[in-house]
Amino acid sequence: MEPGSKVTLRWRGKILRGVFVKEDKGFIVLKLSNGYNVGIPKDEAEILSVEGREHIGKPRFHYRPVQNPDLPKVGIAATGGTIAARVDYVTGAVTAEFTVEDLVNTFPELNELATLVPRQVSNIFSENMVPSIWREIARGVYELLKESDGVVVTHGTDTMHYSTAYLSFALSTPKPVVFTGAQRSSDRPSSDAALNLLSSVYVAGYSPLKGVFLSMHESSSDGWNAVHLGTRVRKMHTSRRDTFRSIGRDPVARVYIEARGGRIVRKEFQLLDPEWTREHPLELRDHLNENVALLKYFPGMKKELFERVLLEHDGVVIEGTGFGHVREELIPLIKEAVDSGVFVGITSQTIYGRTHSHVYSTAVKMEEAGAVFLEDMLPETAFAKLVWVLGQTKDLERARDLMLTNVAGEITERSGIEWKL
Ligand code: DAS
Repeated sequence: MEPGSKVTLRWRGKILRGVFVKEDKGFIVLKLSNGYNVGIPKDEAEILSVEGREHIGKPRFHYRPVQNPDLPKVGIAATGGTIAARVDYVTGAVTAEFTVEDLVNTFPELNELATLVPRQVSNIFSENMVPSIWREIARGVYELLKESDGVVVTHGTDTMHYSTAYLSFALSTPKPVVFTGAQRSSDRPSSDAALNLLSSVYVAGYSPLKGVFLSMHESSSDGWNAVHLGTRVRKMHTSRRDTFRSIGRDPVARVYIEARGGRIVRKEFQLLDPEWTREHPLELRDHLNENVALLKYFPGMKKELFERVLLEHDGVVIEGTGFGHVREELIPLIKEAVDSGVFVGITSQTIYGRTHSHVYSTAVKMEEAGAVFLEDMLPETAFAKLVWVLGQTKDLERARDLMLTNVAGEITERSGIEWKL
């Protein structure tokens, strides 16, 4: 059997269908249609059929984006991720592969929606993202915004919400910037890549939204995509296609695109929060300080570890417990760090709800030591914002004012106790 062959086999009375990846230590490794790999003991498997190789490699369509003056222009800034990847049947792993042109060539329906202006910013899985590439993305999107009606950023899902947060601060935009990705690569039957890309291009080209957003599946099945605010969204599941959830607020919009036989048969946009259609100037404010840390406190954290992280950085966001607490014996180290000019911000590892500096004595002492409680800002958003703030000032008072100023909806006026997990 060749890697990539479509195999049907019987094992312990069950019929399994998948793509042959490899033989490994007496096991047949198959990639199932849900994207997972399974290993079947070769001596227990009854091969029922082996068909030709699964389509792998470059996309099946080869067409160049047409310049259609009647359609909106949408920039596509590509950074990598599963949406631009395919399965490598030798290893069974997903490998970053497609260029932005390949991506555009994969879905001809895009030509019905917009004239696309592609730009390759990077081609990496987003676990490899670093803040200096956030700035490259911001600069690339800014250039595209000058010549288009909106921009889509294709990105890995693991750290997409960090990137949307940073661009929410580094860019002021009178047009939509929509990040999207995929949980399943486009050469998989269950891929969400097509729907996510088509939906995002539609939002970027046609919607009245202004700002930085993230659009992925609203539920695990195809249909509506949610449009989340870039500073209040988080990846909440390792594999579900509706992994991204708005936290502490509702999505700003939802979009429905349906394509059949290479044609778009339905497109709908529902605005849910008109706040995000307000005018903004186009401005690039790509301040950046990479010497910032995000530290999750855990019971028993060693004083030496806590001290090293605080003293080795210009700023640290701490994900504290409950209202934002750390162990009392660590509080003097906060004072030592702040006195030496380090910004210490406090968020909560509960993810939902607001930090409070006056409910428990622990937090009162932390605030007296100079820690800044960052309201209900998400930890990842606060980290991206501190990278941006300390790129423009090292003055702790100024940094505090900027961190507590609501720039892009990162702080909600009040945290309701309602929540939709
Ligand atoms: N590794 C993941 C990433 O690039 C793949 C993905 O979901 O896009 O974030």
